[in-house]
Amino acid sequence: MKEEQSLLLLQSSSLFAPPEGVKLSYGTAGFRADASILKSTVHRVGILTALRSLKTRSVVGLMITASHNKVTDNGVKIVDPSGGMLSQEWEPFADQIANAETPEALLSLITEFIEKEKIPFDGVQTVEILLGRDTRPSGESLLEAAKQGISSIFGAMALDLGVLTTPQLHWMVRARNKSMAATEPAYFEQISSSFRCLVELIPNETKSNKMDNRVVVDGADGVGGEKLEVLKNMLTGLVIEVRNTGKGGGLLNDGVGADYVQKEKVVPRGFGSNDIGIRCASLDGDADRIVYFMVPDNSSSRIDLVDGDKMLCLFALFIKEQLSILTKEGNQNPNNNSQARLGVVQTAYANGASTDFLKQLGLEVIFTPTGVKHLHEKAAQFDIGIYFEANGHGTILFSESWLSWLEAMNNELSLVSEGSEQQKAALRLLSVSKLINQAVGDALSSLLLVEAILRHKVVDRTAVTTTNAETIAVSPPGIQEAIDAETAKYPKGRCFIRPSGTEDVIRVYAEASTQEVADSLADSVAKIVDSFLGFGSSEQ
Ligand code: G16
Repeated sequence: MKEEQSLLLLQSSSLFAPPEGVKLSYGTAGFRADASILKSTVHRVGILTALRSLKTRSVVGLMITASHNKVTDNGVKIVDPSGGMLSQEWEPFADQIANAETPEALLSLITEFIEKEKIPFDGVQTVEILLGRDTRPSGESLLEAAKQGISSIFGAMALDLGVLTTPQLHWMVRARNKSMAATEPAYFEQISSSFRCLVELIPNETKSNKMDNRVVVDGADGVGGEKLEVLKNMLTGLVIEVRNTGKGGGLLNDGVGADYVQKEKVVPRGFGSNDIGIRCASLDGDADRIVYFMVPDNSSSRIDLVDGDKMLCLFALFIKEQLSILTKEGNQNPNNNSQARLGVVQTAYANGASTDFLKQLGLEVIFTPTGVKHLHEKAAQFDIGIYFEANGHGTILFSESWLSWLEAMNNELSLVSEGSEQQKAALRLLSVSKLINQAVGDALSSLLLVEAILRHKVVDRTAVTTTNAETIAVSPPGIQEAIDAETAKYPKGRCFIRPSGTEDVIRVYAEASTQEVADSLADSVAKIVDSFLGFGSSEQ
């Protein structure tokens, strides 16, 4: 390292003394702590981000957020060139430099690391780091510390993108490294146009469904609410009402947000008896997680929760259906190599019933430790990998090679069978790959995907047809098998479903050895109906 460079690092670091007696570590999602002690850590992560950018010769990101944690906390994490989390191999070095006691100790660690990693460090090459922050009051001054860390490495330049959701920054880093437009308008344009495409591809038989086109979203008084206010105006066929936008003086993550709703299972602030039966959703503080919920009645503040496990099942079901249309016998298939390897990834927090359901669908289910960095890595090994934590953090990854195959298939189909069911399935899958964030879990894109899929799946009660004096459901395909598998688990279990002749609901009948067990069977089968037809379709 040249002398001027060493001097610059020493000088810059001497302005950011680390807090005494505190040991920080790059945890599940970067460094997090009370914002008052984070300046030196953020400054050092700025240095580390610049080194990562030099090493990879690519654009890297740095995000200031403490996501679901309380407003007085803050945090910092690095976004790798792929748009994913920092390579785990670099985490121990992040820990070491964050805890170096003096500028000299820091300099010696950096010098050693540059040599070990063979980081091209000539001071000639220039690299760019994209910076974002959430709405926390401490964000601005921490971002300033990050900029000073970055500018203490010759050739590294910081580009401050201001207030962003965490997934927006991940998306932009990925886009930038693919030479695509990496701006907020480009992000909104991509997800809103792919949502519109998906909605246009709704099959005729479900177009007339009576699904409520309104969803009420709790923005956690954070950045997500503010961004959703912009995005909602770019959508058609979906009315989004945003509450807890942060503009009304509410405190970030305080009695609001996905983490609170998922853990406490009660209505967030600003929601209540006026919302009974309405589809609601909650984002977390930096909008990388989402859960849905419904207020069932006004007897308590209890909610019916639709968590990450259920969204995962909905996504898996939809993708599997589209794949089976794409490869169905009799369809003109210009290429035989169409069997995608579809897999799902969960953590130990996943409800066992969701895992059983996914396995019943014939899917490979893999488990990893908590933290999307672990799930993402595994999901990337499939052609289509879907991962979700129960807390609502997840996405769907499409491999580049499978997407190229799909694009080629779609081009050929547009020549031989334009407008066929098979081509529509190809277009739906292509739209999903553009709507859902390929870099990281993203509450805004997940919200739009759930809404688009519900519009495909919520059908009027005629979607269920039966035979044998209404004891066997013939359609939708696969539902009777799922009911049989569930019923087999109950002693003396018997169960059937039928469309009501008077109301727009599917009735569920269940019997078993005791009332309690029969109720539980009815409940499980109602969930099966909901997963095939959209929630709110069944009545026991
Ligand atoms: C972060 C990670 C999530 C993980 C969560 C766990 O969430 O990104 O993948 O589930 O931490 O938190 P803990 O380790 O405290 O249980 P977020 O939304 O805070 O970034």
